[in-house]
Amino acid sequence: MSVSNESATEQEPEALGLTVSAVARRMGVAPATLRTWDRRYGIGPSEHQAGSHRKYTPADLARLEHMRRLVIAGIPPADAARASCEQDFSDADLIPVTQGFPSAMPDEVPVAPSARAGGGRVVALPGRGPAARGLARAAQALDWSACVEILTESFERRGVIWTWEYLVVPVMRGVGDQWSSSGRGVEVEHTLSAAVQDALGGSIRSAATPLNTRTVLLACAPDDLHSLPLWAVAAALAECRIGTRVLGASLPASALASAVQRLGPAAVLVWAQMPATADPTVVDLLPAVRPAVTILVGGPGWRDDNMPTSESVVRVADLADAVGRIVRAVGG
Ligand code: B12
Repeated sequence: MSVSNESATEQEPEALGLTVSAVARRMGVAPATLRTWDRRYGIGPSEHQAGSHRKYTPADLARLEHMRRLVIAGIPPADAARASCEQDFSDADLIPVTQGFPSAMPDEVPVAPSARAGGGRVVALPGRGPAARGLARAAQALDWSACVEILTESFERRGVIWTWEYLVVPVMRGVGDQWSSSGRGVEVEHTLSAAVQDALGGSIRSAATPLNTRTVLLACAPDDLHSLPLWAVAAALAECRIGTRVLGASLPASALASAVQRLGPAAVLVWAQMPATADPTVVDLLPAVRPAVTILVGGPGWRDDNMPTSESVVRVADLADAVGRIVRAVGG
């Protein structure tokens, strides 16, 4: 866990855990909601000192955050609570109670000597637990199978949305920033990308049989090679028993139009990582089919000035938002 500059005395009350009202403030939910989740589903604070209110420990916070994300994604609260209780959250590798939701202070993590590929390199990544540091080290060492192992374990223990937000994204961004600032580390980025795609694919393959009758199409905008977020969406939906077709990187507009015509999907998501690839015509040229298709665009490439002309197209905010909207589109 990270060490703050506060004195030991100042740290003490927070180190003992957070109160309901402090957690509610940080998460942006009503204290009454947290009390209901505690009473009905047992997702509440576990720390108790005589004469004081019960406090949320780091593991309680992780369980709560996991439940919140599943609920946002459209999972009924009772099922979300059950899934969160089944995940194995230990205090040792989770969000310290002194850190906010959901991001932490950036932190330089030195690469362990055994993992150094070129000597003295560091990957800048938000200071999370040992799993993020382990993943960064394994990627830096070009150890594809160790990356897959760390990711697979986290998908199984904490689910896809948690692992994407807290493990994959910080390490990916660290690796991307290392490349943009030094021009080095393309091999690290490729190792990590391959491992993330492989582990997400494994998670999809091991999921239960999908229940949806209409499929969901996930594609990159033409000329965009950043397909990993599509695999994250597919894996998170597979956890909700929703089947998808990942049409992958750099899909020509005519190919997406043809797939929509042939398959009549419930939803289509077009990912653009960069403004240069966010071409609105890919959406504008989609054929009108019945029943109507929910069309979503996602990724930092989409901006107010390059959005498709149709007003019904929605720009999703993040993974949980994309999953929630698609769950609703397929009628889940
Ligand atoms: C992996 C990677 C690659 C891989 C992709 C492999 C693959 N199969 O996906 C490869 C090697 C192919 C690649 C190529 C290039 N890349 Co690249 N790449 C990355 C890297 C490291 C991760 C990409 C990723 O998966 N991002 C997704 C997550 C991890 O990050 P995020 O976008 O910040 O996510 C948040 C939001 O998007 C938001 N969100 C909003 N809506 C939605 C919706 C959904 C569904 C989700 C999930 C999230 C979401 O929530 C997020 C968290 O999930 C990024 C670094 C970065 N910061 O992203 C660079 C990065 C995107 N690449 C970059 C560049 C420049 C390139 C190249 C042009 C390099 C080159 N000269 O060849 C080419 C472009 C090729 C092309 N035409 O597309 C730049 C883009 C700069 C810019 N803004 O224009 C980045 C930012 C690196 C950098 N720091 O400069 N890249």
